[in-house]
Amino acid sequence: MTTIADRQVQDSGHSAPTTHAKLAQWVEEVAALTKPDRVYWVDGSQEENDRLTAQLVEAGTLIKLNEEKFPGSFAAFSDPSDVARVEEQTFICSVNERDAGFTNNWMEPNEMKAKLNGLFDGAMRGRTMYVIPFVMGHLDAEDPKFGVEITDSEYVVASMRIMARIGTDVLRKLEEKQSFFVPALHSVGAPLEAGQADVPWPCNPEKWIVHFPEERSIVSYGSGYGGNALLGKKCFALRIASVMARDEGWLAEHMLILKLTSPEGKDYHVAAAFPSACGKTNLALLDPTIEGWKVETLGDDIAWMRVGANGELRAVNPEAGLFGVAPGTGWSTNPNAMRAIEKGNSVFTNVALTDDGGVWWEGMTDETPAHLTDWLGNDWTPESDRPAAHPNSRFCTPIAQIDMLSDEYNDPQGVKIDAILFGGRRKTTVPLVTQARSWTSGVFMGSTLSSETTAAAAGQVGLVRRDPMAMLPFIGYDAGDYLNHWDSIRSHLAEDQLPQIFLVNWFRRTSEGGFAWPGFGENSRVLKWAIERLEGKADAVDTPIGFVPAAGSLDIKGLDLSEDEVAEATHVDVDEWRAELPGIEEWFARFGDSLPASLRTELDELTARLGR
Ligand code: OXD
Ligand code: MN
Repeated sequence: MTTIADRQVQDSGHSAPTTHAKLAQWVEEVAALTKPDRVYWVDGSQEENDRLTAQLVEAGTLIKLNEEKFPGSFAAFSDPSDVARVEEQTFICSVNERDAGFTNNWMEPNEMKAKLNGLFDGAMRGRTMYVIPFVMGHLDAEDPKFGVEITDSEYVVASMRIMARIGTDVLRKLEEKQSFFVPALHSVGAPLEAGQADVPWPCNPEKWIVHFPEERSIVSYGSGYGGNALLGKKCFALRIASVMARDEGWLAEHMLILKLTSPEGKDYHVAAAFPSACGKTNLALLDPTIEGWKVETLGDDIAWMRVGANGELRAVNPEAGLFGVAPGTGWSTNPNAMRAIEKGNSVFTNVALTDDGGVWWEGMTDETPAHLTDWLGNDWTPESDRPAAHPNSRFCTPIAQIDMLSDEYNDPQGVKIDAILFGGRRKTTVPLVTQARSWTSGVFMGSTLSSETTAAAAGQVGLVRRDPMAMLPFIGYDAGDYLNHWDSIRSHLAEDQLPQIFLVNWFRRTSEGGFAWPGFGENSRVLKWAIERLEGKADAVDTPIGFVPAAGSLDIKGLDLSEDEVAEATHVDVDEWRAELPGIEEWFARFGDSLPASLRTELDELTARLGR
């Protein structure tokens, strides 16, 4: 049988088709260490994707879905132990331990490299080693951020093709500019001995997700799960990029970007940070319920924000696809995402299969199918007492398939950000929306952001943890330095261009236990209030934590909610906030000396305002 790699080598006639000497050398070194059967340079073409996905179907890794319902789409089912990011095994190996900070795992870089060298020795035996040139952000950006992922997983190649700009065009630009690239090495850690049959989802019980921030390199071992294996996303565009951003004076953030147009035709752009699986994709693709307002999407997970020529904050989405949490994404909650998914060209992971060759997950449709094959391959009916799709099952879909994608997504200059939202999942205490008094007080809000844990990371679900700027698992350096960097960006922004910062909470409960706010499309009312605050139109109450909507200032026209219920959603309970303070003190104590003095002052002032 002619393999893909054989053909490629025959076509090109040599195994390193690049004039980028550093890249050629790195590929050669990795091949010598990992000992794959073949080396294949990914060109990113449709034809190549067709071949690779056909190979994955033959291997049992992918199931081809009903071509009419989900054209060009596939479902994958992971090993049940490989379903989420592994934060315990994620390391920032800075030269000095201090520079990784208390939020990261750290190991001395040479010790880590010795360990990884041992694991990677022969790790790709019996497999093909794929070389994927990629760029995060625009290829024609002023300073394009290149990466090259080496992987032994075809699933990773097919997914990277959706999530990033990859292939020959990128390689040519990299060569033309002889640019720096982030070397990102990945192996599932499952070499095949001669004659050994493969499994549908090769992986290794031992997993390491490692970043070397000074070198700006990434090594990932043992997992095929997107957040651990698609190295352009969390590893590069957040962890390594946050370090680049610190050094170069910009911000790499776990944020969606959306464009909001008012009935008067005025455009605004909002960036919003929420922890994983807290509704970023739903907010990014929101259908406003208020008349005359329009939302367009720029991004749903990551924002790179730079200071523009006029002292404004400009954001781009460095990704090319959505890697969204499937459960809870449905025709009633997020029809725009569903329409994008329905266009096809998607890879689903750990969702359930319908009997007619489609996919299903909890919340996708109002009606539950009578029979499914669950993500573990078992028969499933509505009577089954377990979810059909894994709670962290995902859809991986090209962003270009979103009908409401803003044209500005394609602008390498990005968009000017007018408002920044920080949000978490909190049952109590945190009101629906609070406007920060100042940039630093907004940074304080972000720094103390808290949320209940979700299934996006391995570990217990539902525990309240502090998650600064929703970046806890993604800050690639010392968290105190990171907060300081945020605070210092203020001095580069012009007074009249300064984005306003808001804290939001869609998840507050009433005393009866239900949600205090309906969420989803109704969140447009909160966006409207925020914009009207920028325009000086909406009234607010000055509370110890910041400005919350004054009675009547939040537009609830047509909403089945009384003014009293709105008051419950927006209320600042001084006792609850007093009870919050010891937790914030404890959190800040963990930063030690690296906590910015300005944030200590913010906490002292908040404490004083709360009258303690
Ligand atoms: C994601 C995550 O996949 O945050 O976006 O886990
Ligand atoms: Mn995310």
